[in-house]
Amino acid sequence: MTQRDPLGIAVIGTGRMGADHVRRIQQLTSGARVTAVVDVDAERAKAVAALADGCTVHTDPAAAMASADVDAVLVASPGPAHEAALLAAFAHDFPVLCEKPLTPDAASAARVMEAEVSLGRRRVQVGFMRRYDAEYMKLKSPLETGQLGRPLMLHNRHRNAAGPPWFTSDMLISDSVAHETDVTRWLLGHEITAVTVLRPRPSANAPDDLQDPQFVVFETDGGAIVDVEMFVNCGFGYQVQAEVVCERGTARIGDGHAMVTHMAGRWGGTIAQDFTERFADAYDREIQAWVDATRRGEVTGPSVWDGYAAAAVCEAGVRSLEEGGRVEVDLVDRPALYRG
Ligand code: NAD
Ligand code: ISE
Repeated sequence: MTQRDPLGIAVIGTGRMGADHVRRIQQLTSGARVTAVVDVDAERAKAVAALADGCTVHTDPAAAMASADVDAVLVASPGPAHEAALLAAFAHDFPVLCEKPLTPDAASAARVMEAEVSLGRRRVQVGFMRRYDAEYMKLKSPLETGQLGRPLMLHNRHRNAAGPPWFTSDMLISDSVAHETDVTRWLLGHEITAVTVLRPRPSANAPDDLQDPQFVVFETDGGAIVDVEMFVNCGFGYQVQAEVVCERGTARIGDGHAMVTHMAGRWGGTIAQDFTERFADAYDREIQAWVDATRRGEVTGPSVWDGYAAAAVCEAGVRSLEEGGRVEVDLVDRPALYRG
């Protein structure tokens, strides 16, 4: 399908990520503009609409999708609202960029997958933006060529300066470790078969009753063991690191040494304070790739299958957190639409 030029995008959810994506599309992305914004909070939507000349403001996604100048949808509402927005977009046959998580649990993700399969073609790119990050792309390269040998272990650290006040212990898995489930599957090319979540002593800097940090272990069908330190109130900054250990060597990213200063008998650098800073280039590439593919009539990038698999792994992780012990991941058979 040939799309109009520029592509008209409806952005659903104008909070932190939605507002950042509206700014990005208007200022940095070629071939697209924001033609509608939607938020249940009308004032917030109105404020963000000011970034996009002529864009309409809605509190109901259905009204935005009915607008004549909308060709595609970017979903940036909270995870529990994604299923309804995706099903509405499917009814209009719109291409969609859906922020992670696809949905917060495996059953709702499976419903979205069944709906896309019944359309007979992919419509959704899921917002696992680390696949578009320069450092992660570099880390994947020796794994693809096989130059380091087979991957045996992957160590991840995922630290946020401070979590939002409404963050719950299960969200450390379903909202945050969701990224490492995708990174693991994408880097190693393995499915995750079991999850164990360990509970270190909670930090005194975390809100009461929040299990923060958490230590998560994945087992994969390729025999690798993967660990994730997830710490959302680490206090000092936003830090994402990964080290893959292979048969013939290791590769590591995320040390953040873009620039080092030496002064007054000390050396050092700065640490990003949040994801919009650390992953700015990745979001830019992700959105441009989505717009370019959409204009070619294609859908590329992380699929609904990837979103479903991540949701199933996270659901097992949340069970392990709540009940203790190792929990196996239960995946349905991968539909033909997502094979090859
Ligand atoms: P946020 O709370 O800042 O913003 C969400 C917005 O959606 C709010 O303005 C809220 O009023 C609105 N909203 C709620 N229900 C809605 C509905 N049914 N229809 C329309 N609008 C609705 O949250 P955020 O941090 O911007 O997160 C949004 C999404 O982006 C989540 O899925 C989150 O996981 C994802 N996210 C991704 C990254 C990343 O690194 N890729 C980073 C942060 C957030
Ligand atoms: C947030 O939703 C994100 O996706 C960020 O990338 C992650 O670092 C953070 O922990 C999540 O809450």
